[in-house]
Amino acid sequence: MFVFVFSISAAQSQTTLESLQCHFTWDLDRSRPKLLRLTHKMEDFSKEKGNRWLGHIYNLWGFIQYKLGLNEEANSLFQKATEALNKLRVADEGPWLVVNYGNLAWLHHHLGDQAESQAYLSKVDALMEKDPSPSQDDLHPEICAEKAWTLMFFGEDKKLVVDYYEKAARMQPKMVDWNTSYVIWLKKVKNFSDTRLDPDLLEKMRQAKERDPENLYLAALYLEQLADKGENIRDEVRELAKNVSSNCSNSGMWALLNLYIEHISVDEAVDLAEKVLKKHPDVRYLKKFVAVCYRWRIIYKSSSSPEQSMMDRAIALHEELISLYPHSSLKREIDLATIYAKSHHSKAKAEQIFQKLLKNEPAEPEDKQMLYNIYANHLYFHQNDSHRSIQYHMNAAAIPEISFSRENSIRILEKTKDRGIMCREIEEFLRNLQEPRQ
Ligand SMILES: *[C@@H]1O[C@H](CO)[C@@H](O)[C@H](O)[C@H]1NC(C)=O
Ligand SMILES: *[C@@H]1O[C@H](CO)[C@@H](O)[C@H](O)[C@H]1NC(C)=O
Ligand SMILES: *[C@@H]1O[C@H](CO)[C@@H](O)[C@H](O)[C@H]1NC(C)=O
Ligand SMILES: *[C@@H]1O[C@H](CO)[C@@H](O)[C@H](O)[C@H]1NC(C)=O
Ligand SMILES: CC(=O)N[C@H]1CO[C@H](CO)[C@@H](O)[C@@H]1O
Repeated sequence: MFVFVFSISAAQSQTTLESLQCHFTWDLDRSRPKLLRLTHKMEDFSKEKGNRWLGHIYNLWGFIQYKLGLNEEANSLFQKATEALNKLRVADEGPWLVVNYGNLAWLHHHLGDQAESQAYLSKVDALMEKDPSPSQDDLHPEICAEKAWTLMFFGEDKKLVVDYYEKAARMQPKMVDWNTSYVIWLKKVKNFSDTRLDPDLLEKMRQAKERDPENLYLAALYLEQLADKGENIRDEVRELAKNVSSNCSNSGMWALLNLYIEHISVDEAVDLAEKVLKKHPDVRYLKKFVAVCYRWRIIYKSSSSPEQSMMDRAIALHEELISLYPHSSLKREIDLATIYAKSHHSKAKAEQIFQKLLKNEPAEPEDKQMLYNIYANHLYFHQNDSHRSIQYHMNAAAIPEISFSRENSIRILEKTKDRGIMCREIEEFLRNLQEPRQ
């Protein structure tokens, strides 16, 4: 009897949509504005020269487009993922395609094309038969690695990212990228929970660096870890920057600029960012980094007021970024306003931008919270208007959606209350605050 049942299901398909390992079954959820901003990230990654995660990038990007209701785009990106995965692995088919075929099976199912969906299910069956999982309850290392890579952008439990990378690296030690990513995320998770030095982590990072000397991100994080140990890393940071023109990956470049800002100077960070952008004038994310460095310089280094030429450059870059990154234009416009607010003769311009943004109120709750929170700080620091500032912090906190801006506004309200300003109003407001949605 058992054998009979088995042979029937084997003749059709052992795999069901629900049992597939792919983005559609991994419980990936993000708000619409976050998804839109992630598409910027995927696009930037996809344009990095020689990015070895290209297949995963297209897979996730396609899934995001599906979530945004763009099925045609999703399909075309999943096809690009197939192509990229095959190219990278120099073979026709293998377990690295399981997630991709799973995504295609789900997409066609949602599009109502059940035959095509079944065809992809059968392809997954064939792959699993050719390359069975290493053990009954372990996933293929390829699937572990792709899941780890995907969870970097989704999910709150970042320890899972470490676990999946570790599993992948352990099962296939030859894949240097997996070992590198494992160590990088070990460092990142460590950072969230405990910033003290872990001698074992430092040694792991050193070994990983030896195996993967071209990874700028890893090299930068290693120096950060050395700095945590109390070492002076200035010379090494400058040394690392010498090579950066050819290896300016998105995360690597950003980590290096952060080292400059923290351990050398914001001015040198600006110079370095400008130098690299000059070599790659069309790389969008490099423009963003230059802009962020200028903004940092203008807003946080107020001991010497910025020269007009620096203000002009920062403003021009921010204006360009508004169109280069349309889904984060709100953030860029707010940044632009905060830059204007720092210059004596353009304060009115800052207020003008804020008023325009407040009038065309953003649709998404977390965007509203961000705008109210930053405007509240602007009112306090640049307009000396505590009362209206408190009102806008309340507006941000009143929206029941978990976000950094809401947390920040609540913290400021509590502090303000403790300082004896508008205590009764704030106390009553905080008491009646609605629990945020998860
Ligand atoms: C990563 O590589 C190092 C060798 O450089 C090895 O000792 C370690 O076990 C590897 N990690 C994993 C998770 O495979
Ligand atoms: C770790 O924390 C430091 C200080 O808070 C921060 O500058 C750095 O960017 C963090 N590193 C990572 C990998 O998140
Ligand atoms: C810079 O690149 C050269 C070879 O291209 C390499 O030997 C050297 O170790 C690199 N420097 C750093 C700090 O990574
Ligand atoms: C800020 O406003 C308060 C009154 O609300 C006033 O006493 C104070 O002098 C003002 N400070 C500045 C720097 O304008
Ligand atoms: C610092 C660094 O990673 N440099 C590397 C940049 O990329 C070239 C070739 O891809 C390597 O030779 C360098 O070592």
